[in-house]
Amino acid sequence: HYERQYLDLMRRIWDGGSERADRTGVGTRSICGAQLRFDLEGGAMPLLTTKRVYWKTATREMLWFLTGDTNIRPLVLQGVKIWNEWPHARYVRETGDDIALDAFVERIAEDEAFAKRWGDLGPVYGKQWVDWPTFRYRKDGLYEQGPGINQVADVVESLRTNPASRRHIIEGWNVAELDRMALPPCHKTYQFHVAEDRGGEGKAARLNCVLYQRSCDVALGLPFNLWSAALLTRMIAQQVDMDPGELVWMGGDVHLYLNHAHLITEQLSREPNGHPRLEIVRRPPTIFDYGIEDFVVHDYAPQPPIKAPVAV
Ligand code: DHF
Ligand code: TMP
Repeated sequence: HYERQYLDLMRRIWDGGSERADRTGVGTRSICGAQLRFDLEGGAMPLLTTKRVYWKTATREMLWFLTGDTNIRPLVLQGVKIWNEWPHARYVRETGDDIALDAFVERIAEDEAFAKRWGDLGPVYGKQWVDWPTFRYRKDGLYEQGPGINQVADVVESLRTNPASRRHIIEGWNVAELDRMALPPCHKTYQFHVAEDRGGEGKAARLNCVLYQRSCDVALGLPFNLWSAALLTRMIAQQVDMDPGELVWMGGDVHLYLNHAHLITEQLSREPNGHPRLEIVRRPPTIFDYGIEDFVVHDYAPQPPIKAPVAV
């Protein structure tokens, strides 16, 4: 079962990872470097079955990245809570107002001006993916802002016109802007790779994807990250008329938080069950036109969710 790789990785870190203090103060067990591979053929997705993974939440996040937005308000209005802690922490830090997380989020939803001021994460994924800032020199030697670069549109285009290229990359790690981001990108580099058709009649080329994740919270983040990377690969494959191939995930600092012990013990006691598939029910005109209702998951009967606190 494809999910064994995930469970094995979790066990390996919990049993043998080196314990260290981390930025959040929670503490982790961590290993350096890991790889997972998933076959996406026939609609297969690396969606975990040993706990319920909220794939619609992860999908809404991906669609939000593709709009270029970096403010949590559209997520909040859809009931997506996964980015709330970071603007809240900044608000409390900068204003000294010790407002509760729920009340802060309520205010983001209700007060547009407040959301504009306090709901932004800085130039994170969405901004870098579709509007990477550029500068250009003027005749007088000074420089001015140039047009932003839409890396996602460019990759779709390069896959169509030059599939054999080794430069199909979407990069989130904009070094010059890291200090303005609430969190520097974790899933920082996506590279696409086209495997030519296998000669059969009507067989399309296959689209593979490598994701490099510099920092990975295996219990909370990784289930979302695997889903999202496979989803993006499926969407792009549909846009360029290829079949989905393989997802290769590579991690840098791959860790488990010490306060996730109950989740880890419970999840490692469970057996994977079933092979969920993703159906994309429509072919939107561009990569930027997908909506949540375009995605249907079949054969997903996960085991119960396992709650755990996210380290801020
Ligand atoms: N920080 C840390 N320490 N770990 C993360 O995984 C992480 N992920 C971020 C931002 N910062 C992070 C963005 N992605 C959850 C999942 C993904 C995510 C953030 C949070 C999460 O809490 N998942 C829970 C609840 C999901 C829900 O209520 O919708 C889960 O059980 O999957
Ligand atoms: P760091 O910036 O100090 O590495 O902290 C980021 C934490 O968030 C780290 O535990 C990794 C985790 N994370 C994921 O695993 N996946 C994600 O998509 C995001 C945004 C964060």
